[in-house]
Amino acid sequence: MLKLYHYWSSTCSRRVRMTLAEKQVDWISHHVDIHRKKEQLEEWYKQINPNSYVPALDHDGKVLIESLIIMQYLDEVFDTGASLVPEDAYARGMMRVWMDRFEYAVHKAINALSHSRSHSDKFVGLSHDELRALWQKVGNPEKRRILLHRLEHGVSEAEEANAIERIETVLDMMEVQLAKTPWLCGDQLTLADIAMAPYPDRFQANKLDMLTDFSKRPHYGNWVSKIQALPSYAEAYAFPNPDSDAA
Ligand SMILES: N[C@@H](CCC(=O)N[C@@H](CS)C(=O)NCC(=O)O)C(=O)O
Repeated sequence: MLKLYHYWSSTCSRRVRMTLAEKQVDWISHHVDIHRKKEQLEEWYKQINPNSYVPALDHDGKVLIESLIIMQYLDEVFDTGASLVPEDAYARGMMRVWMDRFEYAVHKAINALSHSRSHSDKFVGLSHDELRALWQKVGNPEKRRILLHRLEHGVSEAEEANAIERIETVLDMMEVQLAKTPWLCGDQLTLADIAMAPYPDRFQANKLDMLTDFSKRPHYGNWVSKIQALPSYAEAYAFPNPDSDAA
């Protein structure tokens, strides 16, 4: 039994759903409402993921967290579908370097940028004190500190500028690589490509024009079109919002 704890529009959940689609394995969905109900902060979920994040995977009672680790696990455990990890040891190392960049530069940066854009409406109706009490329940101490700091001070212009610069640096690196190879690690789609796949759409949703202007990075632009045309991408995005009234 393969059960995924996930949220319909989360980038980290989409990466994993895309990997599951590439591997062509069946899975059971447990949707965790991280938006309205804040189920990630409930005790039962913190038993599954002490960081209060989605996604988490339960494979026959064994729980795994961290989307990029879940993706590597799925590729190792299932020999169905496409092989998503390069045979060559150096290419495999580079795949992990890209994944690291997407996690520590792109994901962290977009999180700061989304906070003052698309996420700002999610707190409507909650008082400052109610929010503070909620954020004190966040399992991951770093994330807890960030959220409490943002509650008091918002996201500064300097922090936003820094976030954009960090993402642009990674997009520039992608442009150089994608001028040489069709996918980030060569001729084959790998977990590195999938790890980045949901972010171009997120840049667009947040109206980050400097990140969506492909004339500056044409090879990256081609890669975006190519990855967004994959059936596995469509499948990852097809998971519906169970709370269709939600903002
Ligand atoms: N490093 C973690 C990051 C997971 C993460 O940031 N998840 C977000 C959704 S993409 C989340 O659960 N956020 C909960 C919240 O904002 O309170 C992973 O890759 O799984």
